[in-house]
Amino acid sequence: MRHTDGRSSTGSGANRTEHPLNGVDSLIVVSNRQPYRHEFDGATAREPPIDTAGGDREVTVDRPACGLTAGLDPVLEDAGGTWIAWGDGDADRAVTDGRDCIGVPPEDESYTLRRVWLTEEALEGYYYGFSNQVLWPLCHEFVDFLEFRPEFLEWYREVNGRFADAAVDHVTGESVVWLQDYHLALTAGMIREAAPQETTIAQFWHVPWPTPEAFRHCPGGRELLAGLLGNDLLGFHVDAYCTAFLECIERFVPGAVVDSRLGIVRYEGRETHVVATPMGVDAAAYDERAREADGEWAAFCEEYGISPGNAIALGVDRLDYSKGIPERLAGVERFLESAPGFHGEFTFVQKATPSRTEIPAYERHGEFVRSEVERINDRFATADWQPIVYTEAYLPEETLSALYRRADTMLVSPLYDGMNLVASEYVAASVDGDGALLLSERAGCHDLLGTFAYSIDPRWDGEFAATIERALTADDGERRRRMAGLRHRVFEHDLEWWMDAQFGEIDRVRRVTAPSRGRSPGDPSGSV
Ligand code: GDG
Repeated sequence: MRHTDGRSSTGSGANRTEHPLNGVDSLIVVSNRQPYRHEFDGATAREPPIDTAGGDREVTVDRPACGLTAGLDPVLEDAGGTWIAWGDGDADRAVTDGRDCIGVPPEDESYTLRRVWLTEEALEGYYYGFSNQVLWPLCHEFVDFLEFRPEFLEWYREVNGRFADAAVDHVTGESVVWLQDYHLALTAGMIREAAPQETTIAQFWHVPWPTPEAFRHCPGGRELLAGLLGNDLLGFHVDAYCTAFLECIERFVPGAVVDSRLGIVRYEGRETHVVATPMGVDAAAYDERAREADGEWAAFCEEYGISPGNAIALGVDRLDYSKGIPERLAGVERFLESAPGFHGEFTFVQKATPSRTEIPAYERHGEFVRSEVERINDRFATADWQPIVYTEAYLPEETLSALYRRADTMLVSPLYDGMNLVASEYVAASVDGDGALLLSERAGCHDLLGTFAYSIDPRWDGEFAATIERALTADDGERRRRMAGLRHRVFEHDLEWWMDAQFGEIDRVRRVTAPSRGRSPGDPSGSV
């Protein structure tokens, strides 16, 4: 078996041996995406899983690039335990045992990956349907984008049940179950019904939580809220989402008692603690890769026909309507209108990663973005210059870090975003200390980084354009002062900090809720 691993093993998240969960007998992580995917050589990662024996075909293992899986993997390697996730690789089934399990990491098996299988139909209803055409638009307050069919909710229930059943197979009263994200809103409640009552269940919600005004459009909304109250701990990135969640509970869950000051919901004899802990990135790894980037920028310029000395603005996003790419293009267009001195001397590089392309709203969005890029380039390009370089090609971490380092300004302009890790990655990779971050007031990370960023309202193209110019022409002292402040915050609140904060909260809640979970507070087995 061959291993391909695109990411660096260095950085603050790796090689840790101390964390607040030391002593937990069994940690069970549950997420939609898996930390390792097995593929028959030459297959594409997007193909659905098929039932097949490995035969003589060569199997490769890759680690889908994602901050969360990269951060949690070393924790599970240290603590042991089980990770439950959808097996989306075409060789995933062929390599697992009779319980759908496989030991990982492949080179040094130290925890169990338990895979959940989804048919095309299940995926359509649970993932493309309820998760991404109901919950995603609702959480990002794009209520008009909501598309609902009853079978979406039925599949969501069914698949959440499969994840819960898989978790219950592995839990004991000593277990801590840690669920990830909006794909699994019903899972905690389902585990709670079947697991020993001492089991600790926590969940982190990576996207915003909507206001009651938006959430009232959610089909099955009360069932979802009750499901989430199966958790002992529910984490969000920022306080505003905690507040909105508690408001929804007050408004839509009869019988639930909310203590807004303490962030506690009492429901059916149990407590759910609601906390905000902003997620960080492996800042040391981005810093290191940016310092090591050698020749990557020159190669990128060569490939895309960029004058290496131009003023560079950069955007990096999934091609998602919540990320504000059309609004950013409008800001760049106004900037080109108002600052002719930059013509020929400025390039806006936009990396957009196609995402959820099976969903019509995403396909339409992609087409619109591409046509806008073409229109603006047609309007301003000259024989030897085009203002926008747009690519959907996957960028290796090294190239991405080199682009971050070189960009004079990073344009992060979501219309609404749970946190936004790209902003932090840019700051961590700005090792020369003179980059400038333009940041939407509507990104969760604005709470942490807003003081030192150039804040923008992404829908106001005139202000956007003026702020691009301001950032590009700011004196060196101002840029360095701002970036120093940003780097301090990003390194202080990195991925390791977030993981420790999460596990610290889980530990705290485990202690305070021990009596309601059937243990006396003095029982040593009730704490970690
Ligand atoms: C959700 C929430 C929250 C993109 N293109 C390439 C590439 N990427 C990586 C970036 C970054 C990640 O994708 C995108 O992360 P974001 O945080 O910006 O956004 P979502 O995917 O929407 O994530 C978000 C997050 O969950 C965590 O809780 O912050 O608010 O929506 O890491 O670097 N990476 C590489 N090549 C690419 O071409 N290597």
